[in-house]
Amino acid sequence: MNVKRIAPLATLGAALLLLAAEPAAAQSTSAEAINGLNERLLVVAIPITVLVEGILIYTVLKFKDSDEAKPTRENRRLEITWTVATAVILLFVGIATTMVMADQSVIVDDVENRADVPEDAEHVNVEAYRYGWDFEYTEHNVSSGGKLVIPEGQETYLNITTRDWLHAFHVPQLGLKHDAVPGQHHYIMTTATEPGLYQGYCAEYCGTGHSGMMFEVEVMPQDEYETWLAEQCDGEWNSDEQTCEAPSGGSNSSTSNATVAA
Ligand SMILES: [Cu+2]
Repeated sequence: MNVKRIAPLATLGAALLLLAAEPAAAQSTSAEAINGLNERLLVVAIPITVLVEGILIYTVLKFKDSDEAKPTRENRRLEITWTVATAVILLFVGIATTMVMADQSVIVDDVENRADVPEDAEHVNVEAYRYGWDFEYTEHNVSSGGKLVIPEGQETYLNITTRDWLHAFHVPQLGLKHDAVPGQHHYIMTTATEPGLYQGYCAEYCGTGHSGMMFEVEVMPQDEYETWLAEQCDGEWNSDEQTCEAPSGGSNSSTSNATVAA
């Protein structure tokens, strides 16, 4: 069998192998969308890699004993083919990526004015600072410095900002990433599907303490999540309203200096 036959066969084999591979289970809806995109891009990239390497190896083997290089002749059909093929591939990559990144279930444009945000959706304000993170649960009037807790199976909207300069919020396993820009609020959303602990960190070099800007993300089943929220309350926990009430009025989160109820 000659090299001309091996290259397309190897390409086909690699593509089939990839399609047969079990996709890795995703821990959130965002991770599922992003992993799916990676797999689609790989299905295109691997055959191209095999094809290009195949042509390269074929050329090396065929011409390895040639003494003198001959000038190449123009081949219009070949030139048109590779130009059109490249354009088609780039269009595919561009459209597939835009479909995921512009999907409103990954990065959200306008949470306040959207009609499809469920009433029971969770909203967390994520604020970066030199060098750490604050997580505030506005619906429940509690906050937790350093650790983000997300309920399992519930739409969660993260409002990302910073109180000083540029940082970036990143939780790779949950498919969450966005820049934290001073004076701006950016929203990403997800529904976590797998309870457990995940590592989050700052993905934008922000100064000498950057490497210490790690945080833990815990996805909790709904009942445990409610217990956890109540534990973060320094005042009185209203379990019907799921909010923390300050006995003396005003804000009453775990990071505030409100008086703890007796
Ligand atoms: Cu940083």
